[in-house]
Amino acid sequence: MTRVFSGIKPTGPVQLGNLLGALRYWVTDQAEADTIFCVVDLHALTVPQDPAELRARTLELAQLLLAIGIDPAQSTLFIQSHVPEHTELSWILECTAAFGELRRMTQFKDKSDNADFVSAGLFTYPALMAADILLYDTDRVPVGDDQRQHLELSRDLAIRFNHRYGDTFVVPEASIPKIGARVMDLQEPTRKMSKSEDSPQGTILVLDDLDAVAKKIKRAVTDTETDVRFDPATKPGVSNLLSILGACTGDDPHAIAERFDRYGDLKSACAEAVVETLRPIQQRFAELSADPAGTAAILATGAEKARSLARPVLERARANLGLLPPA
Ligand code: AQP
Repeated sequence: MTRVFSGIKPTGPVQLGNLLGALRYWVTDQAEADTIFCVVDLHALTVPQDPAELRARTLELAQLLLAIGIDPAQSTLFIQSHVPEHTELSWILECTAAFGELRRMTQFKDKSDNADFVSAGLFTYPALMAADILLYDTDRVPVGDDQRQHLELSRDLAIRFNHRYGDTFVVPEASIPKIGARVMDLQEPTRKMSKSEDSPQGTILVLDDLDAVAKKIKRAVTDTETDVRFDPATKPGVSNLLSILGACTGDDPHAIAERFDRYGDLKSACAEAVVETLRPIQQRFAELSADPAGTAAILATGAEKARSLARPVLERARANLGLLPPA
């Protein structure tokens, strides 16, 4: 059975891009693959975090994943820091990665530009991400388009390690959706929507009040033309709304564009589709938040299962590297 792995950082409240670009595919993958999903809390540490907030967000994110439809009977769901094998393999992969290739990562450039403090972890974190993936003999990784470069690096590290030390890691494939892979900020549609960006009117949070969601979409930046056309290069705002609507309904953005003559109608249809996508998630989340102990128990079982899968892969890497085993 195909092994699927993916993760999400608790760096802020989950936004629509996370849902449409990645999380909804996690749910559909469950039916046909052996799925492992992880709240990658160690990745959040690459930028300063408030401890109480990080703890609360990590639990909330796990509850949200369950609310979206991650089923613990079908998937292994756990918190990254509960499985210490991730950090050990990360060190091994940091020593496999070249300084120059980490320096080329565009996310590092984006996040370090103008930052007051740039941690060494922000620079090396793609190696931790590679460890997350390679530790589970992963065949396929469902991610949004912004993670394409990191996935490519994970593949390169697996291939390089296998070449140097013999067959150790499965070389993973990225799976990036055709529609919704890069949801853009509603106010600045040339920049991707992000959970840690300070753009409240441009970002739709999965747990936003539903009236506020509709208002944000109706106030989305478009352009001074009037024709509805899917053309991200010249019409980024309108194309973003078409992509969002397409991701919610399963229709092609070009075909959707033909159904509308006016931006106002497109915005209303998009707002309705997003609200109806979010409504059942919010209802289920409200039920789950009343039972934090239930989620904690699911995460404990998940971590135990994840460790049992990760240990043999790490042992394989240690042995092939030539690390002396303990007596
Ligand atoms: N705007 C987006 N459109 C489509 N997919 C997106 N993803 C993120 N933003 C968009 C996908 O969501 C998954 C989880 O993301 P992550 O938590 O690992 O971190 P990220 O990619 O850096 O997402 P954010 O929201 O932008 O977080 P911050 O602001 O903390 O950096 C990934 O599969 C990602 O591709």
